[in-house]
Amino acid sequence: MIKIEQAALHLIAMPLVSPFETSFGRQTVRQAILVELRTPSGSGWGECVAGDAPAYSYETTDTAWSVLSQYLVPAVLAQPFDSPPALHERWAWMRGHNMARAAVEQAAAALLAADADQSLATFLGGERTSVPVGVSVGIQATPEALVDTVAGYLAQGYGRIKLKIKPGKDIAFVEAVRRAYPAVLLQVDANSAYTLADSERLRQLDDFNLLLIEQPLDHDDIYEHSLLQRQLRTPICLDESIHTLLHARAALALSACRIINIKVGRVGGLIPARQIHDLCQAHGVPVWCGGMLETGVGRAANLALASLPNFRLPGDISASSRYYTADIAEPTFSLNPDSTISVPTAPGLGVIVNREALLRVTLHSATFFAA
Ligand code: NPQ
Ligand code: MG
Repeated sequence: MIKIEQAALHLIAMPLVSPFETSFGRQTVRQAILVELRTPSGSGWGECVAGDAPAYSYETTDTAWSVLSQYLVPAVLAQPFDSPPALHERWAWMRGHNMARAAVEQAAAALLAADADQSLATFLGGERTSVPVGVSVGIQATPEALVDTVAGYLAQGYGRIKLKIKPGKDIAFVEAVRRAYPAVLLQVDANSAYTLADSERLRQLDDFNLLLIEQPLDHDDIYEHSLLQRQLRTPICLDESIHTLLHARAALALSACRIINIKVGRVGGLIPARQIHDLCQAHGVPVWCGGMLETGVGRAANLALASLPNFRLPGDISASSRYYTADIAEPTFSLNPDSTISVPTAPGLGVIVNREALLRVTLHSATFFAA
């Protein structure tokens, strides 16, 4: 049993090393909320990946702060718990706000793992000691600029490239990268920028030997992806559309995709993420770990999750330096020569939050006490 004596929320703003542009906008600063659960033996940390604006998802740092402080933190402070599922039961009545839930669950899981003297990866049943990773490359002004940017990441050792695309910033851009690098593992992510009326255009992507096309159609649609998948040779991978185990089941039943991107925040925690992983594994459908420009806290949790066996494609888990010059957790993550990142082995999350570094990026904090 673990009893939380205090909890703290930290709203942070981290400057990105370079602007990150997707079909829904351009980001220069990453806001996030860190959840800290305090016990006499130390703190457990979780990261809420909601952004400052409701673009990728309806959740924002404001909605998450509200739900965390009014419902989730009080639930975790109310009484001791002995497992993540026991916590999930306390907020099972709640609709949505998966990113807020996930942050608390992650912090609790880190504490439970540390209490069991296990790494978070081992606690979750993970097997790998390092995880294949790739880099997600934002939309660039021209195909030439994109090829240059990709060249830089390849030189750093990334073995898998994901290109963000949108209508008009797609075929010529993907073609240029494929021509420059005929053998690189390549995939694209549209973040819902297309409709079924674009299927002719999307079919042209079949020529570039892509690993997958991520979330081409509407963020909350599964059915139309099933219609599109029938017209494409390239596997569709769903991201934004999958928030629950039931969504994953529907997507598999409809053959709406052949691959699923799992993000801890989007699906409400590590345990729901593992359930979707297990379901896909039983159906022979590979999954991979998505990324949300996490700090070292969320990155460590992603690595633990991605050590599970059915994470069979490289994750969007780049080195810390791809996004931040000064991360708030130590050690930071670096790329191994084989385009993997090592899974933390220390008990719990495996990274330590640097308080001074945290304070430098903190906009606002609040502390909560058990009754
Ligand atoms: C994706 N991530 O796979 C997301 C999208 C994304 C690494 O491509 C602020 C908040 C900025 C959420 C940028 C990657 C974001 C964000 C991109 C989500 O679709
Ligand atoms: Mg995506």
